[in-house]
Amino acid sequence: FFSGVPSFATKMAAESEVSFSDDLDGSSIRIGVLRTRWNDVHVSNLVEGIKAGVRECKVTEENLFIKEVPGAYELPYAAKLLAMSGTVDAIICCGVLIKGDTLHFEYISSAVTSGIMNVNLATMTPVIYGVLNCIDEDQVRKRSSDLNGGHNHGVDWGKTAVEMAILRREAF
Ligand code: DLZ
Repeated sequence: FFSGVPSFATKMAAESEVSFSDDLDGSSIRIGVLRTRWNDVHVSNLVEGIKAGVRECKVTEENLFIKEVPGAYELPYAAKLLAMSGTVDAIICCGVLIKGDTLHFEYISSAVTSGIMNVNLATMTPVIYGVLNCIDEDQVRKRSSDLNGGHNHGVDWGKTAVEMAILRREAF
């Protein structure tokens, strides 16, 4: 199944940016997006990027499900519920954590990161890590918008979700 796939090391040597297959056919793939209300403007930009990314992979409007949760800490729980519902082929958890003056950021960031990985492995549904962990809003802007030389990472997360959903279908 994995024959012919270039190794991670080979790809990293060839390029520092992530690249995606041009011919991902997501026309029958259902994607669930869980997005936070915290940092709404930035997260909304990222969701627009996700929409553009999945659209490029031929995911249809009716196969894209978007649901809000309060904050990043709620993402793993909502992802597990959604994965267990069996209604989507891949999930994108989308949020933005911005460092404040206390240790809150470190605790939430770490809990959300391992929580999302746990949902991946516990449910065998691909759950994409669409969470920015940034020191300030400037860092967020550069990663959530294509303006001023930035790059909207939501586009990459959308394509990653489609690729992983196809991988799961082909592998099992
Ligand atoms: C409380 C909190 C803080 C301080 N900062 C953020 C943030 O930058 N991004 C985010 O998504 N959520 C934040 N939250 C809310 C928590 O994620 C969570 O919603 C609450 O602690 C309730 O569980």
